[in-house]
Amino acid sequence: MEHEKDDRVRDTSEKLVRFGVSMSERLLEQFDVLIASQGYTNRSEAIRDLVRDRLVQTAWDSDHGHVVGAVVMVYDHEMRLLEEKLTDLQHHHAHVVISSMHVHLNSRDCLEVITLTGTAQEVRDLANRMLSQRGVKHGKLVMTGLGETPEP
Ligand code: NI
Repeated sequence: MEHEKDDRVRDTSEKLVRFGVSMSERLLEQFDVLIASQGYTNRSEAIRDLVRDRLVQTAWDSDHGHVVGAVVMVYDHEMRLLEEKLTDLQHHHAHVVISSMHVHLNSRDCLEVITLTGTAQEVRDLANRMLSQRGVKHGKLVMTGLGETPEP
C-alpha cells in the first residue's frame, strides 16, 4: 500500500531535470559555507530556492507581476477614525485582500496581519496606503510569491 501511494505522488509531481553548473572552487566553497549556515543539507535545494527568490523579486520589480504579500502592522486603535480608514481601504480593494488577522496586544495597541495578492503595483499601493495612516506605529510589507508559474 505504501508503495502505491508513493507512485501516485510521483505521477503528479513535476519532472525533474538535472544540469551541470561550472564555477570556481573558491566560489563553490563560499556557497557551501553559506548554505550550511542557513541549514541546507544539499546544494540542489539551495539553488532551487535562489532561483525562486530571483523569480519572486523579478515579479515584484515588474509592476504587472503576480505576487503574494502580507502587511504586518502595529497600530493604536484609539487613534480617531484609524480603524474605519483601514477597514474602508480593505473594502475598496477587496479583490486584493485575501484575509486578515487581528490581535489585541494591550489596552491600546493592535497587531494586524493582512494577506494580499494581485499585481505588484496593486499590492504595494494598498500596503503603502495602510502603512502611511496616522496611528500606524510600525509596519512592513512582506513580499513573497510562488516564484514559478504553476503547471496548467
Ligand atoms: Ni485590537
